[in-house]
Amino acid sequence: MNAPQNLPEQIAQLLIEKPDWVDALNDIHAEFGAVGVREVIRFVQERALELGVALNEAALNTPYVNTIPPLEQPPYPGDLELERRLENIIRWNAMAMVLQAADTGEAVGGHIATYASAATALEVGFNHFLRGRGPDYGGDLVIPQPHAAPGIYARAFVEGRLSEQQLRNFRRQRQPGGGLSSYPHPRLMPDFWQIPCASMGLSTPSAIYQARFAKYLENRGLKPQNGGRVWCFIGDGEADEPEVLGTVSIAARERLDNLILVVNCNLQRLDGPVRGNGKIIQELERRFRGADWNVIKVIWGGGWDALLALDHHGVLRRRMEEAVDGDYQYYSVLPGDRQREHWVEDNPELAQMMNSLSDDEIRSIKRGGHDAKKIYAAYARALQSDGKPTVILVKTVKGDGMGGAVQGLNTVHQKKNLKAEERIRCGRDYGIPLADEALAAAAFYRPPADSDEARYLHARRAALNGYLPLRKVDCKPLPAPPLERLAEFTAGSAGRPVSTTTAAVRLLTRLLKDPALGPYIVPIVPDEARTFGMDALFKAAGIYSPEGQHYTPVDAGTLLPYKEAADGQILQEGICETGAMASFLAAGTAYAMHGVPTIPFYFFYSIFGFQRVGDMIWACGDSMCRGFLMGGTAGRTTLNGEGLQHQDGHSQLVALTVPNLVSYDPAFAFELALIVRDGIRRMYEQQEDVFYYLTVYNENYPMPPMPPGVEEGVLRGLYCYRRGEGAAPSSPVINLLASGSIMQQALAAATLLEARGCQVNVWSVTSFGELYRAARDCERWNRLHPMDTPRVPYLRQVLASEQGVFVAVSDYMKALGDLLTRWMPGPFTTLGTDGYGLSESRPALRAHFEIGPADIALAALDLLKGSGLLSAAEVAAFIASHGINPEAPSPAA
Ligand SMILES: Cc1ncc(C[n+]2csc(CCOP(=O)(O)OP(=O)(O)O)c2C)c(N)n1
Ligand SMILES: [Mg+2]
Repeated sequence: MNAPQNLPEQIAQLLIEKPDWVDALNDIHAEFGAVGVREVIRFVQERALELGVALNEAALNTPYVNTIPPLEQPPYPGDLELERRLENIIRWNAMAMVLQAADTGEAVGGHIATYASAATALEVGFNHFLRGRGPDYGGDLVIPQPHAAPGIYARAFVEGRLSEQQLRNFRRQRQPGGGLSSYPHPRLMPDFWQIPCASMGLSTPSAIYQARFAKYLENRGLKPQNGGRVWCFIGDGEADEPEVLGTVSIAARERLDNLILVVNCNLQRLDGPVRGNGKIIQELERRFRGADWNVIKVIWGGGWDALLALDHHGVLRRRMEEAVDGDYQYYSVLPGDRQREHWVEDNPELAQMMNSLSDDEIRSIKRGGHDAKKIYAAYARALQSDGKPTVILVKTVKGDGMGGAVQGLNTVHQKKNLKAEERIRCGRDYGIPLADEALAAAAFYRPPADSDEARYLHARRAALNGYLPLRKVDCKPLPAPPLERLAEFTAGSAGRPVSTTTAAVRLLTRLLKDPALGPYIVPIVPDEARTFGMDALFKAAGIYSPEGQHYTPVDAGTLLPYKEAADGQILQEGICETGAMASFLAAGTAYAMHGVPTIPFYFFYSIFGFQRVGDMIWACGDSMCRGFLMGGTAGRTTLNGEGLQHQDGHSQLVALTVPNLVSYDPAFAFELALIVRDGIRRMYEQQEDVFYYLTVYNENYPMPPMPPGVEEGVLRGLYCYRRGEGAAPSSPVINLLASGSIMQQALAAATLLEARGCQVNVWSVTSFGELYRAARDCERWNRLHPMDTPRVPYLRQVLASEQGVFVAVSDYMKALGDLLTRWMPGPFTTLGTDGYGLSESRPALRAHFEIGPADIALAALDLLKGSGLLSAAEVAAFIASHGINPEAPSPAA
């Protein structure tokens, strides 16, 4: 019996010699078309399954050749020679930026190899496909690979959009004349970059949900139906990030034919091959086909066309199929004769075919990703896609053009410097008309304005609505609602117990009905609407579904049916926090992308926010995204029963790490209403680049009416909610500072302490973080202005004349309260929920974390003891009388 590896060849031979099957298939096709062929395949597949043969690869993979055969390739509309020269100039400048950065000796880094592999795919895009926003066109969103940024900058330099000085200061943004950020960061270059993507894997969900949100806006009539595509370029190594393949299904489900994902398959990542023993292109093809995407492979350059046309027996194809990526990477560094040896591998038929080429020709045959015509054909096909997203898998060589000593090697990703001879050789290869010394110094080169290259480049971009990438904000401001319109929140709940979550949902409902703001509100929810009581919105606002609702919902007859609609307003994301965050990002940046000021409210389990998708929240900050992140079921002890992986006692602390995120932990409905109203004012009226995080709880208690004069305090983070009265003038003074639902515990503690003759003031801390930031800011200003009257932090101003001791408590870690330590006017301690949660009732949880009324009172009494106002014995008696176990293990461990 033959060795198994020869079997496929024998079978192929058999099919060729006895072509009845093929004939039969051709007949079926002639008579019944594609439907007929599909039926036959289905029939054969079923039979194969009956025989127990798995067909995964066979069913989902096409051969390892270009999807578009040469005969279907459209004519190339551009001047290939001019485009090649331009591409080389851009390649040179991209490389020169990194080399000059290296020459400064500042070790600021940079990458050459990624762009070198991606240059042709990007250039074909810039010359023929990537369209700016125009009167009749919504505009394309272009998201390049982050490490290809030098190439994007180099193009903008050649276009005259960036100065030589800026290029010289690549990765040194504080230098005179300005510099350039390492990677795409809208925050650092707000007129240029649109989407941050330096954290691998995040650009794919960003792209998918931007494409989806553009359709959402069109379906809801908020954006004209004038198209605009999202072009996202990622690396093949990057495709291993779970966010990439984890979010592709929705793109097909929602028929995002406005989305084109280009995967630069240079077969390498940072350390080495992406799939040495396999084929990343075939693997990705299976995954994307399985997810119902339109898949276009661009594997071989035109140099292979003639050989493939001669391959009547499929010998070459078979060899292409057999070689793994590790082999292909090896070929990319071999000279022609050695490549030939590897290809042929003692196969006489293959040897004969390859004999038609010289060694030099073999060496210079390009992969598809370096052939503009092949790329053009793929992009043109992608534009025709109707109802499906497209992925284009482009095979390239990493570091292409950097020279034999570097390209294709495992070390190429990190190559940031070249010797003088290598620089000169590269410059000459690229046809850069500079002297050797200039090339050795990696001098920049911009073709003169009247050169053919410059004229061509500008004409192409003019035909495509201008230069890209470009971030241009042109959006009307929205007015914040007047306070009177929020009267139901400032009036209190008349004794009815409600939670801040319920208040937040009611506020959202009210905003949805607001004539000026309503259409712009975008409620976003993962599969948790019922948890937050948002199901009432289903019927009123509808759940966005581009297809509408083709079924009768099981709850059709009820008051709150599950209603899907093409113009639905709610984004129901299912169990996909990454997707929901990407939706938030898309809705919160629509002001910049589309000039539409949508206001997202994303409600989620607070622990599944920062902890789960913190990097995306960071990207929101970078994107200058606006909107409200609503951390529901907040608090380590307020979310009872659920336990360790649900109870959040730290998100408020993590929120502080995002510089332009304003976070609040409100205790009452009126606080919430004031904060949201002010958020709308700051973000949508004043156009401030901040966004909001609010924690809301599910504990019901009566919501008080808004006390007079507290507005400023609520927004700045602290006000006196209830001043202790009635105690004797000599009685000890205690100040309790509380936030969120733990305010109720503080109020109960106040009662306990008052019963002991203390005077207790209760302060509501709506934001520990904002108080801390403002105080820090004052401190810095004072340090820098020693001759001026020092500024007094708001916290100090408010507490300046307060007497006594101070205890801060929240349902978050003690460190949150500790943030205020430096500015407190008297003895101060903090309580909080350090440690893992556990499954228990609220009172038991609060006892466990030592933030219940007795624990708060004890902390205050302990401070009084420290001030000499209470004896140790009195404190011990309190501990004993309140059943506090001094030997209980610390919950923080
Ligand atoms: C989340 C994340 N992890 C790791 C990195 C570091 N990193 C930057 S580029 C790179 C390799 C990229 O390989 P690939 O996606 O194949 O792109 P190529 O440069 O080969 O085109 C790595 C690991 C990062 N930027 N982000
Ligand atoms: Mg790669």
